[in-house]
Amino acid sequence: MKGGKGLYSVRMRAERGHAHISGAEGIFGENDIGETVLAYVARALHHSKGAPDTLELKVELLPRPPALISALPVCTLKTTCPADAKRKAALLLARAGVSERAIGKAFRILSAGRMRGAALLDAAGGERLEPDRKRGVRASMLGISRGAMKSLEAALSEKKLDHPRVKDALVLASKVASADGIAAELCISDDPDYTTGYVAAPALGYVRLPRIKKKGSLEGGRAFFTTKASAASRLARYLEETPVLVGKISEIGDIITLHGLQARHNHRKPGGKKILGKKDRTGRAASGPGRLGR
Ligand code: WAQ
Ligand code: MG
Repeated sequence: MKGGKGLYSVRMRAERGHAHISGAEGIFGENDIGETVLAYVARALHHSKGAPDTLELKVELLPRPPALISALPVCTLKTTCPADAKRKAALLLARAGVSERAIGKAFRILSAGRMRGAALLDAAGGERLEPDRKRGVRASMLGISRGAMKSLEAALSEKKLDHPRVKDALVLASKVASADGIAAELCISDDPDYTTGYVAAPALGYVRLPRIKKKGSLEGGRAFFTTKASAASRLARYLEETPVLVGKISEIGDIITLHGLQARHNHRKPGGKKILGKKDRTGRAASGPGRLGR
């Protein structure tokens, strides 16, 4: 991929009836479009939710060159059961500056399931901020460069995590975290068979949470929490429309405990703020490679 010239957004969406089966997207050079489309079609036809009756593909020249960002660092938290994983998710969100009220609201939205996009919540008061609550906000116009994808696949393989789902979610979460005014994201897959979710935040990275739901459960969804409620429509526009490309990866870590995660952050910020310190509720905007979306 060179410059911003000849880069395309390729998007796939598969449905049965009006129910969503699967979706995927990326940013590719002209020469990679054919191969990508074939891979997306195969993916849509072999989904655990069953076969789709409609498959839509959209190939669109990027309106402008993508902004380049780094992927969030990845780790996996030790969890024992849905209650434990959810408790830890809530703790992480609180430490990223999200209020108890907003966290409760997000979990209620996610347990209802059935949204196409994400709920956009005020991190302080928990108010819903997206114009269309049924649809939510869609993070779109995102992708990862060929080089970064190679490095990511190699690093994920070492931890036995090289699955399309993990790669897609990391790219999405990295774009979301790059937006100005994002405090954190909570995600639970809507796939009945996929029970790992995550919390992501600029100051925490991408923290995977195995066992966050029971196998077979239809709950699932995403919530984005913002500290800039008054700029919600600008934030939604950035998430939906601004092309963003992951051009570099960060550390792909091991399975760690909550304590380990805290130690990692303390280690990373010598003399700086303890991102996960008990009293610290403002660590959210403390770091992160190049905040975008202004
Ligand atoms: N923008 C905003 N929200 C979305 C988008 C999007 N592009 N795509 C999906 N959602 C919302 C929607 O409400 C779905 O119901 C929900 O997210 C879950 O989507 O590290 O598989 O595609 O092991 O089921 C994360 C863990 C997996 C990966 C996430 O999400 C790992 C996943 P799904
Ligand atoms: Mg799904």
